[in-house]
Amino acid sequence: MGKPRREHPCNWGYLSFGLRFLTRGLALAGGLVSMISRGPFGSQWFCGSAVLILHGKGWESRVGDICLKLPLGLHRAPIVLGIGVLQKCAGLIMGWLLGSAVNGKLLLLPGKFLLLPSKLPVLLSTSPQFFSLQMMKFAWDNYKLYALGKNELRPLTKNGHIGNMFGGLRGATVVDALDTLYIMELEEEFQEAKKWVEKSFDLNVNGEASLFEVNIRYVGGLLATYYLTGEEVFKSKALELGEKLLPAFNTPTGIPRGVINLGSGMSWSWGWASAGSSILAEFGTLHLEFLHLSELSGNPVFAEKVMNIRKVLNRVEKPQGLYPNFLSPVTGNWVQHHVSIGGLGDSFYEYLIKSWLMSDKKDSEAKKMYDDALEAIEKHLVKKSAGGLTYIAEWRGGVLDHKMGHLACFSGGMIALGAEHAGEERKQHYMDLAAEITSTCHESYAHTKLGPEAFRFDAGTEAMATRLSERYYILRPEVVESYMYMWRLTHDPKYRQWGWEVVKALEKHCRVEAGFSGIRDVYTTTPTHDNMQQSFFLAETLKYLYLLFCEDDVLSLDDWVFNTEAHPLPVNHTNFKASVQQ
Ligand code: DMJ
Repeated sequence: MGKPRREHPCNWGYLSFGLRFLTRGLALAGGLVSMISRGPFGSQWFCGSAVLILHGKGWESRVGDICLKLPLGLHRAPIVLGIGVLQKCAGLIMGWLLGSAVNGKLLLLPGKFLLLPSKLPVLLSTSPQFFSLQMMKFAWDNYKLYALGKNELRPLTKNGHIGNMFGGLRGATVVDALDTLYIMELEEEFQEAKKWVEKSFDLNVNGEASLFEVNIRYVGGLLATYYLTGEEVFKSKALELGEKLLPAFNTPTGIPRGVINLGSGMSWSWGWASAGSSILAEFGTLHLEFLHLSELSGNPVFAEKVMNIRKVLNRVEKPQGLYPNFLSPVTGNWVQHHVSIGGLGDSFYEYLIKSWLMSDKKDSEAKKMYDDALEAIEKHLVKKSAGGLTYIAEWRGGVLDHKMGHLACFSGGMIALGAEHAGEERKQHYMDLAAEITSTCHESYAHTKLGPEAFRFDAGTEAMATRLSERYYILRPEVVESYMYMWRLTHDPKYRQWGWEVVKALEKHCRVEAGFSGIRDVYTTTPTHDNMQQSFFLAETLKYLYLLFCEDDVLSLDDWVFNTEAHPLPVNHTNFKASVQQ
């Protein structure tokens, strides 16, 4: 892996010395005037630094507000000046110390330290990269303090949440956070997480797990950490867990069912999935991890299972070339004609293009499936709103629902990734489409700079949630995921600017005393919190924000693909031994 660099790679984080001296000068002059006008024995508030910081193209102001009430008099002026000089020197020295540890351009505000100690690390930083690193540390530290070993942190009530998605497995946040901690070089925190995996991560559990969630979060997280660190414990846990998922594939077609008991191996479909069907985004989001499981174990069974899914999908007729979201694991036929590039469908498409990339562009079958699917999506689902926003609608048996889920916002990044490798005549077209969709998703963030779970484009609505029940934001990553890909593939600074907006909004609306929480309404500036710090916030949202501000060679897109939970898996530059040649 290219190591993340601490120095900031672009023009962000400049401290404006001129303005700093100007504001200091004005403060000092004001103090002197006031001192003289009050006579030699008055008292005066003496306030510390006022600072302006330049972030990219926009100005970000932070005002240091340490204030001391000092008895002033002309005869004490040297003391006041002395304190001012000392304060300034201390600030510069600490700033230099921290700054050289971070990016050499760090700003220190002693006043903030005294007034807002819990926010200190974040307020100290002017580098968005360091900012996201500190957010990760804050999220992890609180999880460790209040919920270590549970699946998620409940940051308002300061306890843990277990839920029923992982079949008795614990520590979803630990496993999801491992590679992010490692990539950010949060060494101590990474060791804490590793220790938990070594000592407390128990795979002998007996409960109902989502095959999809266990695969993308646990198997993906363990595999990625193994590839990054080379430490055996992650590999052996990934393989052991992978074995436990195999019974889900024991169906007449080999299309796995969605739920599996990790102890007994019994599997079944979700109660809410129509007619016992399996979900496209679930059985279609196993390929990357399962090929790596075969590669690492030398056992082709994992690769065979996912290659068989391909076969079934290639056999079944696709309405207008589209892939509906529900398929029967018994007959191998579609159960319902609902098509979506958001929830229920999303990562199936993502894994087609990434399978091709991960195979070092050899898996031409995956590429063809992706190209054909995208063509059908563009023909039938991509629309422009009255206000000129490009969006991807959902399709219900031929009828369009003019709505996009937050989940669908990953598609800007995916389409850009694919565009890179489209034929010359399509390249620019797909890049434009990717940019337009990403811009629409940015538009959905317009109000508080965080966006709703779903937004609509009908009856004059432009990228806004129209139902109360769709206004929530649960720390999801898809929009910043697309910013990250768009930045890497275009280097248009607006994507960093937009990412920085999200960082600030997360700080403002989602940071609570003991971690980060989702919010219930993105259209209010004083939102209520849902008391949940999702594990994907650490796996994805913060990782993508961090990578958005890193150099391109940190987890280069030439050498890594990110699974759908943002766990990086290496591109196979040397041909997998275990890959199945069909
Ligand atoms: C993540 O678990 C994954 O990105 C998944 O593919 C979709 N949903 C969440 C985050 O929103």
